[in-house]
Amino acid sequence: MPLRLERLTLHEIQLPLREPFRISSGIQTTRRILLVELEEARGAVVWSECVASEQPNYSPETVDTAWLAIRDWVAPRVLGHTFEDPTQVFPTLERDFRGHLMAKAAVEMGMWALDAELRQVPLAHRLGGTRTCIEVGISLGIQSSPEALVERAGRAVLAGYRKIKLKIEPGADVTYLRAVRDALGPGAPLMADANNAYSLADTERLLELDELGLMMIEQPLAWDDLRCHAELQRQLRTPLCLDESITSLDRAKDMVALGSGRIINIKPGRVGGFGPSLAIHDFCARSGIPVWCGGMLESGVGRGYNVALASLSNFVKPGDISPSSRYWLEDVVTPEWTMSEDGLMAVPLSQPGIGVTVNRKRIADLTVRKELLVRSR
Ligand code: OSB
Ligand code: MG
Repeated sequence: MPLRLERLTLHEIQLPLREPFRISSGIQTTRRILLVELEEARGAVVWSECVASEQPNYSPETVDTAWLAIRDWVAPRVLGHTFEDPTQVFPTLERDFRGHLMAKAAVEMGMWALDAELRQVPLAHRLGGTRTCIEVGISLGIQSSPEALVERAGRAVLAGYRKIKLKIEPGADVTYLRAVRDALGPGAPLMADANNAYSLADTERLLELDELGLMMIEQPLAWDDLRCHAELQRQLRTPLCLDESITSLDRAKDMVALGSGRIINIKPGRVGGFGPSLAIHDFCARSGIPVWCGGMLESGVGRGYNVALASLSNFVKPGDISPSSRYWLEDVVTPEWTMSEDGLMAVPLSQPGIGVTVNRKRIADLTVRKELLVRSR
């Protein structure tokens, strides 16, 4: 079914988090979120989300660089062009155009949602997803003390979360995680995420974490490293999971070839969209590498895309896809994303597209900047 994008509108909203989210490389209190409204030639409209943060502390991209990249380089390659299939969008955006993967992904994923709308199928089915619900995890920011972390993690277990990810950094690691393990017992599904806070010089400390029965340790070393992770993985029993370092199918293949990790956190925004996400998912399935869907503190819009992706068969571990109320007092979609008492989230399969309705009034109230993009002639 041919797809032709007629108009793109960029909207920046500011959405306060219920509590500050601190990771080793920075803190976020209010999310600045870039939403993209895409209108197809036949009038179908969908919304997508760019996952870039305000600061370049996770990847080089930011809300402002993504705005520029979409306006000046992504939109002109897509607006007014006819695509036979959404799989053609990513190759079009990659040709002689380096980087800016989150900017590319926001539009590429929107094109998949438009295609699902036009075909009147749920986005999950358009991607080949088979699950009717997904397992839910929570990612807890660095807390002020081990006691505070034990309290937060304990509440998460009681709420039903199936994976508890604890952010760590030097000084808030071994004692914090040991306190949580001691309080919650050997069966609690705990993992750690360091967001690049360590180097191989910290191997001894990381070997202490190896004793805590963690499901995995996510991205302990540099954001673009594969070699040192391989050296570290050889010394640990706990599987390493890579996040920041996996920016493409090629990097996933390098991880497997080098032994840099045994699990991949797929964030579709980080790899340039659904095309590359599906390729990484399929490669990992063939290679015996489990994957799960990460998060970037998305609003309900971006969450819809993550839920659809996580419905694919090799997403075998709970994702960082928590319910709306974990992040916001009020989300920007209806219905909000919810979790059952046993830690499951339903994949919306009873309506086409991402399965939730964007609350335009609420978005208008939160908007601080807006720009309409049409084909230049
Ligand atoms: O490393 O996974 C990460 C949020 C911002 C930047 C990086 C990360 C995260 C999270 C949040 O862990 C997960 C979520 O969206 O709940
Ligand atoms: Mg991470």
